[in-house]
Amino acid sequence: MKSPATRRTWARGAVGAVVLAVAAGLLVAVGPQGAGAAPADTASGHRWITDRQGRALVLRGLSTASSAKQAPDGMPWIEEKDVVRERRELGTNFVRFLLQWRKVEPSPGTYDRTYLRQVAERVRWYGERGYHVLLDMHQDLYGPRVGGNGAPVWATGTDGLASAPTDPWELGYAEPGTVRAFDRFWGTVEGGGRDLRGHYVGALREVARYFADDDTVIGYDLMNEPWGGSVQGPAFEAGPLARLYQDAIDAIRTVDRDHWLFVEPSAIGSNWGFATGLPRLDDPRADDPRADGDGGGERGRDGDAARIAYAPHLYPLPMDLGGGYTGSTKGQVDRSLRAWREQTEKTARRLGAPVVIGEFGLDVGLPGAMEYVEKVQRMADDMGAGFAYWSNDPGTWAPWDAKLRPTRLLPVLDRPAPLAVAGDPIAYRWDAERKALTVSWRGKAGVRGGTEVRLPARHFSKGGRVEGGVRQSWDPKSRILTLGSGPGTHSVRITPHA
Ligand code: 9MR
Repeated sequence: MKSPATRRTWARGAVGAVVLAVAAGLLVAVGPQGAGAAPADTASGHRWITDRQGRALVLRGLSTASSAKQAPDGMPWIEEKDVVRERRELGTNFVRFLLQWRKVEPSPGTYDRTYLRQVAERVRWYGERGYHVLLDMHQDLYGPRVGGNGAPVWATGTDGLASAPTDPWELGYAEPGTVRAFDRFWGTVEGGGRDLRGHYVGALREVARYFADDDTVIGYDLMNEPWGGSVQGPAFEAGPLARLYQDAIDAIRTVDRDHWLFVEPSAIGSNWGFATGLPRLDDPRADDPRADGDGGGERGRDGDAARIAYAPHLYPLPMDLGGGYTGSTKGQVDRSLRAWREQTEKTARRLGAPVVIGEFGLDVGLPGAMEYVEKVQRMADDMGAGFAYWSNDPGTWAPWDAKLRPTRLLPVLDRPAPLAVAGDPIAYRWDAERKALTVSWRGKAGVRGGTEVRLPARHFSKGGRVEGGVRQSWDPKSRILTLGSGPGTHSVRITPHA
């Protein structure tokens, strides 16, 4: 049963999304891409984010946390014990950690090291439990001066235009003061003033300088859900957005040679499965003769040493428009998912980038919500994509409620999966009906360590039975089974011990 509150949210979401779509002009500018032929269900065929042992990482986790947006100190709600619980209850290995520009650079050119230290402390909490942390320069609706979060007040130019609070919040992207703040940031309106994008790039470089040697950090998400203000569609993504990304990548590489740089498309449209105009970006690392490659491409412009990852968000339009994953909406959501996958894979190929679903999520009380989450996880596995579910804030979208008791989402996210694969993954899949996890990969020279799979207690209470592979070790506490690797192709099937 949906609660009255849920129903209200749906209705508001419907109005918001339609108005926003029309405001953005995207339906006209880009148009939905047909579902076309379904891509092959295999995790192979693209580049992988690797750990220090050269193993392909299957990143699975949550964003931490929406609460950081409003917090005066910019810190998420979590304490160290919450990280311990997250690891124990979900066995995740990834977290997308929200940063706020307003906290990094509280006044022009001044960087707050106390804030960065507090972030580093939390990164350590995760690192000590085996997590990889993606530092996400987050914004919604530009910044607090215009009703959002992210940008400092000093970096918010409205030229006297106002922004009123909206419901749903996404509608605020069309408020005049917010549009102008973005236009001032991108430098797409007449008039002088500070070089705001230069400051933003400087703030990112400062974050990277601070975390350059931190092995827990996997990379930086250069901007959450970019919005073009009055410039939209490919004109925005191939123009001001691509220029900002390139400048940020170049600046970060002057202080940090190795961490991954995650880029997002303009959110409205891409989140639903529409095409993105984001062009290929250059990573100076690819031209650095000292940089390690992954053997997945040629050096130079197509360099296998480039470390740019693609991190689009996934919020299918039919759900934004008020549906759950049920009835006639289900078929529409499925079509949206197919279009999203097709577009994402196309863009990832253009960028030469591995894919991480930077966000997906929904109110877990919506009809069919759990089937949807299961379906997205399966899609991520088939694509060989990582994901960060939105979000870990206790409440109706999370695996835990306000009292930190498990919601119905928790058992769905607590799913058997490989975490690190010692070579090139070919495919991996959890078959819930047969209770079998299959993982196949090609061993690769230079990769150290075994393939690690996590077998949650709810499915593997007595551990796993391994067929077709060599068991190296089993840690009942972390529930991680390590499988031997070596040259050649490996194909392993793991079922619960009787
Ligand atoms: O879930 C978040 C909601 O509580 C906030 O009011 C809103 C505005 O800050 O942001 C929501 O989180 C969004 C995230 O920041 C960006 N992607 C979509 C998320 C869900 O709407």
